[in-house]
Amino acid sequence: MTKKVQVDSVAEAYIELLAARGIDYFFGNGGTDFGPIVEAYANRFAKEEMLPKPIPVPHEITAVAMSHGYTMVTGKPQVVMVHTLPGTANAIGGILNASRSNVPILFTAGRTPITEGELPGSRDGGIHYSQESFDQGSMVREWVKWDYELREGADLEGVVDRALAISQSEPAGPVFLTLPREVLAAKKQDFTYSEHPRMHAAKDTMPAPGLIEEAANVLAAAKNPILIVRDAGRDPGSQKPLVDLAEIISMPVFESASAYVNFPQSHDLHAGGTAGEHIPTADVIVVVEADAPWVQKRTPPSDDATIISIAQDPLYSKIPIRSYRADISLAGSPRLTIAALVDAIKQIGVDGVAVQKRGTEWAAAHEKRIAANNARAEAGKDQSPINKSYFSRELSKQLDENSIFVVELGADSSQFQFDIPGDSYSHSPAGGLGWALGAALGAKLASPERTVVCAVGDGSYTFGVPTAAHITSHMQNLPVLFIVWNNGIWNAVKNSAKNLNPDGVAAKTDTWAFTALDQQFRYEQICQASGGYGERVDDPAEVPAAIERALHAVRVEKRQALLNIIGG
Ligand SMILES: Cc1ncc(C[n+]2csc(CCOP(=O)(O)OP(=O)(O)O)c2C)c(N)n1
Repeated sequence: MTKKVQVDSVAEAYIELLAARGIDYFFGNGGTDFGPIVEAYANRFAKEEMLPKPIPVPHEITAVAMSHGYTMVTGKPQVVMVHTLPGTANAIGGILNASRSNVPILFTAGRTPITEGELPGSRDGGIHYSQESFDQGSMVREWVKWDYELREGADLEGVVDRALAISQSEPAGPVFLTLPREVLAAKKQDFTYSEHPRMHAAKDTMPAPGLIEEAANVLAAAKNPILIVRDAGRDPGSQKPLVDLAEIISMPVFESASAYVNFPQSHDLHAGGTAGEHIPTADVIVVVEADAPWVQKRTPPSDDATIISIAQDPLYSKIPIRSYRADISLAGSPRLTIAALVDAIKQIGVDGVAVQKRGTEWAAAHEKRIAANNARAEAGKDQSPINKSYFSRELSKQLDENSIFVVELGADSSQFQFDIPGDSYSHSPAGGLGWALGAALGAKLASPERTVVCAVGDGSYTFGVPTAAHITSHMQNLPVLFIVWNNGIWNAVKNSAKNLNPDGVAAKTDTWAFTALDQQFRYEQICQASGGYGERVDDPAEVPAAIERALHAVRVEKRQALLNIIGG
């Protein structure tokens, strides 16, 4: 079925098509390239066509992170448009994060006008010369799955449908489309398009049955299997089969620096973060969507162990060097692969007594670890500056089933127990700092009825272009609680320098160049400047009440809030 609509330009046809393809939001940060888009929106609003809703975002890092955050919650890709070369340059950190997180985004940029003549949209300013590049796509080509310049309005539908389908095909990721001003500004009277996309994403694929059987045999016979997962939770449906697999052979699950709730963290078989010391003794290691499951030079697996790699791309072909063994590679949807493994193991059967014994041992280890985490928080309760474990435990107590927690170095993750997919998210393996503020706003846009709490390090906060985030929170009515863990330092940088030279001069003299921040900085006032609630907290006894006050601001007063926690 085709649909015909009246339009004024290719730009208007483009926005009509995006709406028809289910795009909810158009995150934009414009410049001289946006003229046709601005005009097209005015035309559509006059016809009461409101979608995709335009969200002006005053920095590209925030715009891309918002799109990322919206998609991680909903699974639906959105559109970001930035300004020609400078906008693309500013956005790249976010695109790198989305790329390594396999988050689909239709990332677009204006392309400075190509022509110098009389065409609508052709060059009319000096900026159009200096903002031209020979190959704009080359700026992001390594971080997108496909890039193209829209050459002609006639190609619009095929190009957009293909961009969206490629972006969502697994492994998913951003695509890049440049939009020259003359092409967007070209006059058009009507636009006829197919009501259904011309093509659909390739996903929900599975390994061949023979490979499933081979892996199932190995798992059924395993004496000491462990599983390491990082990002399977990108597909919330993968949790149930993962639990079934862990339970059927009593296999502990380690969540290595994970960005999602992959596995219920209160489950007896949840074994914590890094698998470290357990790697060398395991006879079977299952790696699920984890690009760096252990540190090869510290805790390599035994030569006799069988490594099963389950992922959309189990050899992580986008990473130039990565020599982790993969004895059985199971490419495809982890949700389907793992469910098939469970069925196959059921057919084969397991040693029930051994499985039960293993389960009891791992449950005891789980309990011991939780008790140690609690003890750590308790021991820190009166410390000043405020202790991170204590603070995190207090925060965790005040999150409820209606909360979404977004974290980027701002909390001690061992103090939280998230069980349900979608309750917590963390940053991309690419580690491009500055992700969380925008991602939290995107999560709030996706779930307006939920309380979104975003905990960031003071370094991460600054990388997140806070003014842009607070302005957007205010303008779009997205009340988020921002928590800045203000330790006055880039601790990660200091720690990595210390690990590299534990007996070096820096360690001996306690001299850490390039790591200091200003702990006196009044982060809360940046939020107040946008009408938000802001509070500096340096007394550990005040922590519970301060969290309550900030949550009240967000939940009841419906305004953003920021707690500046003076931590150590
Ligand atoms: C865009 C970007 N620049 C630099 C880095 C390197 N880096 C990694 S962690 C870190 C410090 C983060 O500081 P903060 O958020 O305060 O957390 P802390 O280290 O104190 O735990 C930096 C600068 C990075 N990952 N991304």
